[in-house]
This record gives sequence, C-alpha cells and structure tokens, in this order.
Amino acid sequence: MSDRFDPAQTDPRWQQRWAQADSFRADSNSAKPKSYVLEMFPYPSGRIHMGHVRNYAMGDVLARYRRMQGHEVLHPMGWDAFGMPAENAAIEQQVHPGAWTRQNIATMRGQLQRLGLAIDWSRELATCEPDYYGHEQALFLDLLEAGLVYRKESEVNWDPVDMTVLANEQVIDGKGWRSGAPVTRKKLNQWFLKITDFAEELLAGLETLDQWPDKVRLMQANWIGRSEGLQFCFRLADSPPGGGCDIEVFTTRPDTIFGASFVAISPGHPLAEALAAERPEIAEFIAECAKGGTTAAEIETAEKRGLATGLEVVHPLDPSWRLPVWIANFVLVDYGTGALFGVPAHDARDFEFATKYKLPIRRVVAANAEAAGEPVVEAETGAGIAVNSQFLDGMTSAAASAEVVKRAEAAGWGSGKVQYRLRDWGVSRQRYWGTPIPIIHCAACGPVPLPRDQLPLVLPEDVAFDRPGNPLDRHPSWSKVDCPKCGAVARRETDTLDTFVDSSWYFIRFASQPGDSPFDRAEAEQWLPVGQYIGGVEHAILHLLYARFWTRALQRIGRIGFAEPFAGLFTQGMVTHETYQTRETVKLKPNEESFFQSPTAIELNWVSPDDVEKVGNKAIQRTTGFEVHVGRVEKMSKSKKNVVDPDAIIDRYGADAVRWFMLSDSPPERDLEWSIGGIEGAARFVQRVWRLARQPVAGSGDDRDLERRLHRTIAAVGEAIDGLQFNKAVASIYELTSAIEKAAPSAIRDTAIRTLLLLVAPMAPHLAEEAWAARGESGLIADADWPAHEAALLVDDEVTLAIQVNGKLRDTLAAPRGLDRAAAEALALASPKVQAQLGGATPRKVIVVPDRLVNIVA
Ligand code: ANZ
Ligand code: ZN
Repeated sequence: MSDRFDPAQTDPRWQQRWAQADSFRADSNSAKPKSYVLEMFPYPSGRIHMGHVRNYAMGDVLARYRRMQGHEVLHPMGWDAFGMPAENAAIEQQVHPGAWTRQNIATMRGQLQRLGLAIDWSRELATCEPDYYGHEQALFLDLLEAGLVYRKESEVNWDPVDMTVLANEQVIDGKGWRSGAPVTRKKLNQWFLKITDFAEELLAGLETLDQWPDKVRLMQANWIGRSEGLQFCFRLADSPPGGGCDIEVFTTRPDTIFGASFVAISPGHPLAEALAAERPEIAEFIAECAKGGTTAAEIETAEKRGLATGLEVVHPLDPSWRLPVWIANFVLVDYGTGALFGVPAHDARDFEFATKYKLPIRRVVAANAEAAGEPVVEAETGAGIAVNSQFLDGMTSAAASAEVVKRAEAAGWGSGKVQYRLRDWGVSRQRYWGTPIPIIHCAACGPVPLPRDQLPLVLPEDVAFDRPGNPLDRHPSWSKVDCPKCGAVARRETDTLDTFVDSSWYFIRFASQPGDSPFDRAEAEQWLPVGQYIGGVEHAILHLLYARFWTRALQRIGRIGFAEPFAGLFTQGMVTHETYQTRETVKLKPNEESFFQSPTAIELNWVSPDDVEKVGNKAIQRTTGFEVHVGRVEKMSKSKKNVVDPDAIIDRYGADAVRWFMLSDSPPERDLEWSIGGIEGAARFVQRVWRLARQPVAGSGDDRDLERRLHRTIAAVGEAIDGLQFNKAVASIYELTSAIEKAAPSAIRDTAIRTLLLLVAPMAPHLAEEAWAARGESGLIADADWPAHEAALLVDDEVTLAIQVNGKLRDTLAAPRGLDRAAAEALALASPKVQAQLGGATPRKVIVVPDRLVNIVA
C-alpha cells in the first residue's frame, strides 16, 4: 500500500470497475424503493465548468447515498443539444452545427466521467438526435390533436439589415447582435402552445410543491400573474344607442372608474389598425411604435408616447361624460383586451402619460374623506377610501371595486374577470438547429400534420451558413413535399421548435426509452415524479414552468398519470472567483479618436487566475511580471477570465478533492468562492482519511466517547444529506476524523475507521473504494449498506441539573443521567453556591425533577 493516495492512477481504475460491474444501471423492474435523482442536463457548449461540477457533485452524493440505503436509483445524464450557439459556431468557424455539438458532447462526457459520477450512461440521450426529437414531434402532434396547439400571427424581433428574425437574447440594447442595426418588429404566423389553459392549475399546483424553495414558487406565481378585476365595454360617442361593444377594457381597479381621464388602445389593437388604413398619420405612429424590441420589459420602460385619435367614448356610469381615445405605446397588445382606461392620479404609467399630454389628473382615492381635495403630485397607487366618486364615496377601495363590479353585472355593461399575465407559449423559431415542426403547408388544405409514419422528420445535413437567416428556408429540396391530404405541391414548415420544448420532457424519456414511442407510461411511472431535481436558479421560471405545463398537458391527454414532474427542487448557488486585471498605459496612434485630448490611454485587461501569482500582499502576472489589480469576487465567466478549468484541477488534485471542496465550503444554496486554499485543504483531507484507513486493524476494548461520537456522526451525516446540507455532512465528518485521529487504539476505533469510509463514500468515492479494498473488505463500497446508528447512543450520558433556591437559579451542575432523587438532592446541597444562599439554615423542602432540576425551599 502506497504512502500517499494517488488519484491519477486510482481514479480511472475505479471508474473502470464501476463501468464493468454496471454498478449504476437503473433497473425499472426492481422491487426496491425507487429514487430518481436528476440534475438539469447541460448544454454542450464545449467544456464543462465549475458550476457543472458543483451541480453534478451534489446530485451524485444523493444518488450514491440512496443506493447505499437500498434504493434503486435512476441518475441519468444527457445533453440539451439544440440551440443557437451551434449555429453561431457554424457561422463563425464554418463547422456544421451537428459536428460542433457532437464533438462538444464527446469532450464533456469525458470530462464528466473523470469526476466518477454514479450515472447510468446506458440512458444517455441528446436532444439533437432523431431518436429523441422524432418522439418530440409525435408528442407535438398529440397536443395538436388535443387542441392544445394553434397558429397565430405574432410579433418577432426583426433585423432589417441581416433580414432575419432575432431571438430576444440576440437583441442587445435594441440592436441586432451581428448587424448592429436597430431592431424592428415584424408579424409572422407562428405556432403556440396553450399554456394559458393551465394557468389556474399551474398556480394552484404550486401549493402542492412543498419541497420547492419558496422563492421559486413565488417567482412562478408572479410570472403566471393572476389579477382579479372588471372587464367592460365602452361605447363610442357616435355609436347608436343600445348594447354592443366598441372598446373593451380590463381593469384591476374598478374603484377608480370616476378618476378616468382617457381610454388608451394598443398600437396593435384592431381599432388602431382600422384607423390606420384611412389615416396616414396614425399608420405612421403605429410604425414608429413598432421600433424597439418585443419584450414586455422593453415596452414598459420605453418613453410613453401617444396619439389622440379624435374619437370619444361615453363613461359607463355617466352618459354625459366623454373620454378621449388615444393610441398609446405602453398598452400591450396581448394582455387583457389590449385596451385600458387611464387613471393618472392612481397609476404611474397613466400619470406620466397624462402629464406629458396635459390630460386631467383627478383624485378618487385618499387616505380619508377629509383629504379628498388634496392635489396629486405623483401617482398614488395604494388603496384607501373612495372620494370624488359619487355613490362610492367613503367606501374602502376593495368595497368600492366590488360595488362597481356588482353594478356593472346588474346593468349588463361589464363583468368580473380573472386575468393572467401568462401568455401562450410561442414555440416557432426561425432557425435550423432545432426540432423540425412536423407540419406541411398546403395552399388548399392549410397546415396539415405530417403523417406519423413519416416520423422522425429529420433535419437535412447539407445546409450552408454563409448567409443570415434560416438555411431550411433556402434548402433546394427539403421543404418541397406533396400535401398528405390532397397530393398537391406543398411546403414543409421550416420553423423549428423552441429548445425549451426539448427540455420539457427529457426527464420522462430518461425513465423510459422505447424505440417506437416517446415513453412507456407504466415504466415512466415507476420513476416519476423526479424525487430530487437540482439546478441553477436561472431556470426558476421558464424551464420549470414549461416542464410543469408539458407534464400537465400529457396528463390531460392521458399519456401519464401525474401532474407535477419534480417533487423536490433544489437550486444551488454559483461558483465564484476573484477577478484580476492589469492596467496598462498604451500609446494611441495619431488617427485614433481621442489622440488630441491625450496621446495615451489606460487599457484594462482581464487576467486568468492561472497567470496570477500572489507575492506577499501583491498579485503579479506571471507572464509579464506586471502588477495585477485584484477585483471583486464574481461568478466564473469567460468574459472576465476568472474561470478555473475542472480538467486542470482534476489532473492536479484528483476527482475526490474537487468533489469534496465543491461540497464542503459553503451551504449549497449559496455561492461558493473557488480558492486554492480550499482545494488544497480538500486534497489534504483526502490524504488524512487515506492515512487512517491504512492503519492496521489492531485495537481491542471499548471507547464510549468515540462510540457515541461515531453514532452521532452517522445520524448527522444521513440527516444532512437528506436535507441536501452537504457542508454540514462534511463538517460532521471532519469532527469524526479528528476524534479518530486522537483516540487510542480500540475495537471501536477500528469500527469507526471502517464507518468513516462508508460515510465519505458518496462524496469521495474513489478514495473510499481504494481504502475499502486495501482494508480487505469484500465487494464495492458503492454497493455497501449505509451504516445504521443506534438511537440509544445518540443521547448523552451526562445531563445538566439546574439548581434553584426558592425558585431562583443559583447553580448548574453536571450529573450522570438517571440520578435518583436522594443523590440529586445531596449533590445540590453540596454546592458551595447553594450553601452560601442557605447560610446554614435547614431546607424546608426539596423538589427534584429527575435529570433536570433541583429546587430547594428554605
Ligand atoms: C384602471 C386603473 C386604475 C388601473 C388604476 C390601474 C390602476 P395587472 O395588475 O398587471 O393585471 N392594463 C390593462 N390592460 C393592459 C394592457 N394591455 N397593457 C398595459 N396595461 C394594461 O394590471 C392591470 C391594469 O393594467 C389594469 O387596471 C389597467 O389599468 C392596465 F389606478 O385600469 B388599470
Ligand atoms: Zn392539400
């Protein structure tokens, strides 16, 4: 046995042994209790980073621990392999997106395997392969048949120079990422999934997710955005009397109806479009509004702009009252009815708008009735008492709202309505590297589903990226096809699915992978819902909401029997690192812009941690000898060069030290600052355990303290892993290790060393296997049983007695547990503090509460 544990030769050996023994294959037919442990699958960007290592180390500990507890564990891995970076690489490096992606997968798989993860690699999948996305196409057709998919005209970001659609993340400060041209909006026909049908369910379902972080549930609830209010119709002043609806609005504040000073419609509202057809100034204004991105945030922060149409509507509660109709850029086309009534005194956007366009600002809510006449200097959006509001005066905002809804419903001009902020999910993407949408467009028949015997509809390989836009559009033959219904010449849909669709069901495919269908329901239900899902909080809204929706949609169409895909969710913190920069004074050339103000400039350059050496309290760039400025600790990112490459660290310290450090230093939900000190500490710990493990089994006799410590550690480590508090598990293991190191030889000490190996096995599995084998234990430690603790040994043998004189605490004394009354009384009376209180007097009475308290009444 070697003196030092040598990961370079040990790690690969055990990885091979696990692979040969097929240790981590999940058997769907096993009778054992099932555990499904899943980390969010990675995007194959090129190489794994420390964030991945942290994520997968956590899941791996849980997976290995559950196996040792006797569970059949499903712990799979795959690749979220479609998406834009592959197309960008194709454009920049003239490499096919598929080749680029598959190469990255090979690299990253190798990197993950070096970490010794307990993964069932037989279930590996990549979403860019037809044997995955073909099944997704089938599910898309299922949802289409069930009426959960529809086609609608909708706005996209349009780059007028590259003549291409841009994803939101390709719009940077309102400009196209490649062309730099100001982005405009353009309408295209696109496919939508009816997630809004599930808004109420998705909201109510959050209540059942008691193993999710509250903050994620709150974020989802806000995203779904349930609002209660009133929907009603305004009549145009020149409309004929009687029923009918000219402009329908939605409001969450019916109580402010007497504070209305205008009605505003969205530039995309049908009335605005109708007016534009006849009046060029309106068409021009609408075109102006179409500049800028399509995100709600962009629309809401843009400067408020409006155009008066000259039309007027009648106030529903006062036929003599007219309100002007404006077209305004801040009214969203696809929220509520795309129209609103503006109450400048009590809404911030309306206030800004009314101030700019000199519209009346009328107070209708105040802190109390006496404040009815106070001027409004900024929008007062809170609740209060209705004022200047006829029959509502004096009511609270809530009561006034209810009253207005009641009157509207009674008189028939409006009704109470629940509105959601959530929009239907637009899944069409005008790009190549995604799942082709299985639809054929026929001039006569309209959109026709691709016959299922033609699935998978495979992406053509022969595409070129020499021009912007979607290569599927320009492919000479791929999109040309006959209509499956009438046989006429037709055209394939060339849009592909949003990659969030791919990640909305991969966890089901991991559980069950038949060749001829997306999954087998009975097999999937052996595993799902996922017991523990672990990933980054950046996915708290979209990915998790889409996956929840997709699962509910599959349940609705009878493909599965559960509604929520992830029973437990954990969101881990980021891995951070100090940032380093050099400041260099560079000479400018005469033609450079600022030359005439100053012929030199300071250039700041990020420096990678590999190139930084700390000398005393200075940091020096190794390659140049320049002093380096040490900046803030930030999330590791390529742009700031503050990344540490996992491969280099594994080369140097081994997989177990990296895993140990990732788990040890801070609570898993918090950020973890990478440091050399931390990884070296972890590497030293690995050697400490190795040294203990190779001590010969020699002891005899017992050691009550160590035995109690051992059982308490077993209990504490199990509890910590169950609660995903890995840092606490590590801290308990450290304490036990020190106690073993200090203890004299005994039989218990030998047991403690053996148990220590079992406790570290989920975290440092290579070390544990090597030491297990070295001690002559049989089988793999990965297959060993998790140690049991004896409950009796968790209780301390010693208790603390509170000693009172006349009910006042005078002393505390250590006593053996279970001391009888007479002995406890004697112990208390012997206390010098008690004797001082008594001053020689004989106590009248002594009350003893065993193991807790002695009260002496004098
Ligand atoms: C009158 C009013 C008075 C409003 C007041 C607010 C405050 P939430 O809570 O998000 O559901 N609104 C309605 N449709 C809109 C659209 N398409 N685009 C932008 N804003 C719209 O917001 C509902 C409120 O947002 C509605 O209530 C409406 O303004 C506005 F003191 O009506 B309110
Ligand atoms: Zn046809």
